This record gives sequence, structure tokens and C-alpha cells, in this order.
Amino acid sequence: KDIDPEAPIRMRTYNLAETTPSARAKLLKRPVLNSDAMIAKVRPIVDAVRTGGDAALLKLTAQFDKCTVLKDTPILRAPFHEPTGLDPSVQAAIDVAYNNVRAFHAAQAESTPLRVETMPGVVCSRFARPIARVGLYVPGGTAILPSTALMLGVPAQVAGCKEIVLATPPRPDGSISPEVMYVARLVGASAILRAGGAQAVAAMAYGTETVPKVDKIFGPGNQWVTAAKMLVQNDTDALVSIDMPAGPSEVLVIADETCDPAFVAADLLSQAEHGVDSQVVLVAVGLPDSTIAAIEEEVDSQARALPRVDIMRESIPKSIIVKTASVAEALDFSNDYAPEHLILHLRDAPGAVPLVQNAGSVFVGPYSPESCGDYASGTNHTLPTNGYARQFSGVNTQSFQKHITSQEVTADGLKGLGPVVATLADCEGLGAHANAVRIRLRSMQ
Ligand code: HSO
Ligand code: ZN
Repeated sequence: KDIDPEAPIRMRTYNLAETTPSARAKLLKRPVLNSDAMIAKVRPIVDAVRTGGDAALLKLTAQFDKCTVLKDTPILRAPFHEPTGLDPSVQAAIDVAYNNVRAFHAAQAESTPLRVETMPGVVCSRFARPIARVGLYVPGGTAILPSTALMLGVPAQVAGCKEIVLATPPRPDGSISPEVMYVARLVGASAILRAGGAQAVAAMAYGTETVPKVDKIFGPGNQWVTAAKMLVQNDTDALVSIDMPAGPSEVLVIADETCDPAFVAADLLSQAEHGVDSQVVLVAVGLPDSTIAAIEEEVDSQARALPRVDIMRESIPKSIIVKTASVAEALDFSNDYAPEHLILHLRDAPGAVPLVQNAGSVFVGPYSPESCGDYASGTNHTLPTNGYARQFSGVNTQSFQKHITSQEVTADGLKGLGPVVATLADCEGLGAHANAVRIRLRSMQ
């Protein structure tokens, strides 16, 4: 595509007051992901690994990742070698991030069972257990993403998962980045799968001669990875679940006249640099045109000075500014959009939080950039996109656990509860159910 480097890097502006309901609905839309077409493309890859095991996996790794040096198995088992060439300042930063993410996620782990006596002698309880085997997909390629390894590995660790397989595409020499290796050791991963894409997902879903089969697969990834996750979760042979449907990353920023235009622009760009399909929305609350112009000016000038400007030249023109009259109206729009990230640049940002109904994670006030949550404040950065914040939570410690319920009924308890159960069983015509109660009640007479 021809992109004029001289052309201003600009968003498109809409005034909500002048927007028809159908135009508003369009503003809330994300680009359509053609998942059927992607699933058709990944199916042969998934099938190849399911039937061909390690040999097929290694062949695909040679083909897609240009890595031909792995022999026999792409699996590394713990204990892993000490990473070499890790920058000490990066190591120290990972340590701080690890501690914060761990503190926040350890607090989410449920240690005491829930216990309710619903009737005298009828005790119901619920307790959490770790999902035994989990697969964490950490994207590779040109970018190294130790932060994703951290965001998936820490909750797996604090939840107590036994087998933690960290999958990441290898470099052509078969190695993985020292940063990801360092995090794998910190979070206590049990295996590293040196494979990427749909083939890595398939290997973890079905298992191979050497790759452990897992119970749940987590993590972001490109369209191939996402389609493969959707495919395997629908295969009852795989018996595997996934964290959530994933789409391009998004941010929605709400700003009023107290905002710092440079901060707002910086937040928009930090999302826009993720990819050409990143979704960036600014909701302006009663902002004078001069402030909007100042933000646009900052977007353009900051973008030009940033290393990934070429990505922003594509993502920013697809992004929108929506003018609204009040904080309530802005939050209404935001709740309908259900953004992955919501940043509040408002006079009373904490006061707006109770109005948030749909969002993956909220960044409150001028000194809470999304970057903090992306890396190190403690919250998770694996969040619902594409409007799924309406019904999905971001990855958290409970994503790595399941809940088991139990009941313990005493003889006296059954005297009270039994007749209720028998009546309902009779009503459904299920005599054996009623009998299982009555046989006991009779024995107590
Ligand atoms: N904003 C991304 C996460 C990330 N940012 C990783 C930097 N590294 C999706 O939530
Ligand atoms: Zn980010």
C-alpha cells in the first residue's frame, strides 16, 4: 500500500449528538474477522499434528519458523538452563513486575471453601481446585513478549497447576529468548514447547509422543492461533477448553477538559502501535475544538517520533474520536462498545468508575497509563476484546481453577429435605429418584 509519509496521522471525528442510531451502531463495530475462512486454513495443520505427532510438528516448525535444528522433540523439560545474555536491568524489571502480578493474583486464589447450611442438616459447599495441565501460548516472531509469559504463568503458578506448558515459537537456531526463559523459570513452568502457531495449539490440545496434552489453552496470538484454539475447543476428542475468543487489541479513552492532550495522545498511540488492526477510540466529553485539535496535533507529532510509526500510519486513520456532551453519555457509549482497556482522563475519574459496566480493565486518572497494566502494576493484560467484555472477564487466577460443589445431608436433614425432593421427582415422573429418598426415610421410621 502507498502511504504518504507527509500526510498528517489523523483520526476520524464524529459528534454523537448528530449521529443516527445506525451510524452509532457502526461506530461500536469492530472489523469483521473472517473466522470461517481462517478455520478452514488451520484445519489441515491441526489435523497434521493430531495424526502425525512430533514429526509433523517439527516439519511445520521448520516450514513456518525456519527452524530446522530441532530433532526428535520440540519439548524442553524443567529444570531449564539459566538464560544467557539477559540484560540485568530487564531482569530487575521482570522481578518487580513478577512480584506485583503475583501479589494481585495470589490474593484472588480461593483458599477457604464456601459453606452454606441451606436447611438444618443440609450443608452445601464449594471449593476450588487447580486445572491440572495448562498450556500458555506466548507469541514470538519479531517481538519478544516476556510480559505475556508473566501474565499467564503467574496465575497458573498461584492456582497450583501441576503441568504448565509454555509454548513459544523458536528462533531459527532453536533457542527461545532469554527473557521468556527467565519468566518460565520464575513461574515454575514444567515444560517449554518450542513451537508456534496453530501447530503449537494442536500439539497441546491432543498431545504428541513428547508434548503433554493439556486441559486448557490460554493466551493471545495471531489469527492462526485464535482459529486453532476455536477449532480444538469444539473437538470432543481433544477435551480442551480455552481462555476466551481473541481479537485485535483495543483502547477507549474518555477525556474531559481537564485532560493533558499529550497524555491522551500517548495513551492512544500505545495501543495503536500493537498492530495495523488495533482499535483506538477517544470519547471527548464537552471538549472544545481547540483541545481536540491539540490532541490530534500530539497524536501526529508523537507518532512521527516513535519507532513503530509505520504501524500507526495504518491504525490511527481507522480510529475514531466521538464527541459527547456529558460523562454519563460518554460512559453509555463506552459500555456499549465494551472496550478491552478503558482509560479515564476526567476531573473525577474515580467517581466515574461506578458507571463502568463493560470493560476488560480500567485505568483511572492521568497517571495510570495502560502501559502500567500491560507490564507491571499487577493486573492481567490478557483481556476480552471485540466487545466480549460484556460477558467475559480477563484472565485471572480463577481462570486456572474450577469449582467443585458438594453437599452433606444428615439423617435429620433428609427428614426435612427428602419429602421436597420426592415430590419434585414424582412430578417429573422419575420414580427411582423418589425411591432413593423414600428408601432412606422409611429406614429411619
Ligand atoms: N496491550 C496488550 C498487552 C501488551 N502490551 C503486551 C505490551 N505488551 C494487550 O492487552
Ligand atoms: Zn499493550
